[in-house]
Amino acid sequence: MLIKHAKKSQLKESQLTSESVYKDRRNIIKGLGLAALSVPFTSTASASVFDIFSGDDKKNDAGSGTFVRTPLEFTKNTNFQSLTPLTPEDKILQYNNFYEFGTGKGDPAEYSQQFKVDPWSLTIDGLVDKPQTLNYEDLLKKFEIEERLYRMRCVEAWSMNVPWLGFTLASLLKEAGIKSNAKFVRFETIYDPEQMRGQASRFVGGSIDFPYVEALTIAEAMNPLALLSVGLYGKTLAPQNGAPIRLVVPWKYGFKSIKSIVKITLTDKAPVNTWQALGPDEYGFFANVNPRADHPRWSQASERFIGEGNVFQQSRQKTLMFNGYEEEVAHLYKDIDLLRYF
Ligand SMILES: Nc1nc2c(c(=O)[nH]1)N[C@H]1C(S)=C(S)[C@@H](COP(=O)(O)O)O[C@H]1N2
Ligand SMILES: [Mo]
Repeated sequence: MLIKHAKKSQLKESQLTSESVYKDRRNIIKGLGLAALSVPFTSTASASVFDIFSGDDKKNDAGSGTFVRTPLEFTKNTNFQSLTPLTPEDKILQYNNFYEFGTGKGDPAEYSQQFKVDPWSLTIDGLVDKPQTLNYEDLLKKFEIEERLYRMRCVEAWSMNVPWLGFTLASLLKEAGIKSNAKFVRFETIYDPEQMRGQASRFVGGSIDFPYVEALTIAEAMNPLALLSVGLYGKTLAPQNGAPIRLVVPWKYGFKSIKSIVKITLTDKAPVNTWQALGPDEYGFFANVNPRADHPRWSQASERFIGEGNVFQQSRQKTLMFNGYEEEVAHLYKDIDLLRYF
């Protein structure tokens, strides 16, 4: 994180403690000890990233070396259009979690602009009738792209409202044909240490064993809310948001929404997702947003909504069960103890 670059006067001691250290997910990493805590103070920030943290709202200026996003054609899905306010585009582009590029919130934007999304190949395999590999063109052309405004709630107790572009995961799975013995859908992020500095160094990448892995049950994956996103704010995704294709599962904590996917595998065995492997007492398989199930080290009852202005000085709002999508997904968990299966 970029604490040393923010004007100290703008950050209260309590904010530094609660937001930057207390909720630091890297604290679970045993053996790193104080070394992990020293990371924030050694990273450097670019000017644009600094602006975001100090609250000077600016358009995402495509300076030299900045990844170019292209406009996409899409229809608005009228069922998901009513979220106000939206998180400003520059915040969505510069306040990120993408440990492949570093653990600081500004690292993904700073270190991913040369990331190559074309050529790309996404393989769908395992327990499907028609295993297949899609290239970059296929990803953008094959499906009807729609816009959906979704809430996004990170397990670290901050949130955004994002206008995503994408298509349902269900439409892709239906096309591949789900075999009757499939129980889970496993997703894998690209592994490319030459392009991803966090994969080249365990220290930079927060001790994650890459590639990053996530998974859903078949019923979760077929829920109409589960989206494969190829863009936001009318354009293709930036690398820091998971270009060219990432998952968006709005009723679950953000870490389920895996970025830059290269492989989708249907399986009959429960996959172990990355954050569960890293800290099984703190992060589970389901990771449903639940204001009554506190994280062992902080409350999940409320969240810092990221809107206009300084990202550390945002108003808090109550966290909603299933992040506000209870009507759509509560039936999936009616027989499950959500405090045990967190
Ligand atoms: N491959 C990969 N996917 C990832 C992550 C990551 O570190 N690596 N971080 C997750 C977390 S914790 C969050 S909150 C969201 C953030 O998405 P955004 O930066 O586009 O808002 O991405 C998720 N997907
Ligand atoms: Mo997150």
